[in-house]
Amino acid sequence: MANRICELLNLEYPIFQGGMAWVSESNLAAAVANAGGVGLIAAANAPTDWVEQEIKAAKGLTNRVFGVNIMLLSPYADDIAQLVIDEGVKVVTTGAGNAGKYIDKWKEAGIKVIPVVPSSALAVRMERAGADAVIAEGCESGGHIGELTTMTLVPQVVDSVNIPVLAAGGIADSRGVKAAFALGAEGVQVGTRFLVANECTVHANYKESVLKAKDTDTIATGRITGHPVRVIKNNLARQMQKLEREGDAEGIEKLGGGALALAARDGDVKAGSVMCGQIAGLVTREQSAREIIEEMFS
Ligand code: TUI
Repeated sequence: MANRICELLNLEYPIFQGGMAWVSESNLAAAVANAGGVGLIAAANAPTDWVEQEIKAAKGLTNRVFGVNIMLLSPYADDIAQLVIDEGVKVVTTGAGNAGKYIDKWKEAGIKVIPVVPSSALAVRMERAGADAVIAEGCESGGHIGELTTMTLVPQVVDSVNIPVLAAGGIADSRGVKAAFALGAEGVQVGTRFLVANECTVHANYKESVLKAKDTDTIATGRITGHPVRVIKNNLARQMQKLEREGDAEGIEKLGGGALALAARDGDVKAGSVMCGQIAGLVTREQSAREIIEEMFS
């Protein structure tokens, strides 16, 4: 394919793997990069040392384009913003906040900067601040989400900026890719389908939850905290809903702490937080990252 996203990063396919907290590490990122897309290491709330180690590991696994997703609510965000410069990372995506204060120094270092945005207003701000592209992520996505759907967000962002737009949220097969392009996107970001990639090292129970999930099996919890999160409905999600009805935002934050690691690392998919997108019902088998990408662009 030839379009602005492929040209920006010299890609075979305009596909980014989502920066999924506790999931997207060097093995998955390198597999996606080797298959012709952009692999991402999710810094999430991890300490800077862990991110450094994963960047170094990815360098040993691929010569192609991989990047780091920086979760801007992380207490380590400032340090990781510097680490990507020191390590010569080629592309940075950001989530869960406004990346504005970092963009100048990343651009000076030659890094391609691609923030995730939940609104056209933030897309315009990111373009003005010097972003190379934006990822318009709809609330079909897993994890921390905004208010708008992919169907409504993508065309409005496309019309608001001149830089290329990638679509995210609810995209897991070639129909989703075509729909994204029909809305004006020039690339896609995919999370949920890569959760079950052979190269994804998330706990097997987590993969099984995604493979078994039906279209209606996810819900957004925690709206009252200001950081709603889409997860598979399980014991934890039901407890969160109860706390939400009681208006107990503090209780939700407390219950959420460590819950993703419990599911992703330890495999407790009942008490842990199983973040995944609404498209999970379409994701029914484990495949290599290469097979996933080639099928999506066939
Ligand atoms: O960031 C994500 N997905 C995530 S982050 C995460 S870890 C986490 N867990 C619990 C609470 C919070 C984080 C799990 N999944 N996707 C990108 C994304 N960015 N979704 C929504 C946003 C966003 C929201 C507000 C981006 C910018 C923003 O701007 C606010 C502002 O300051 O203008």
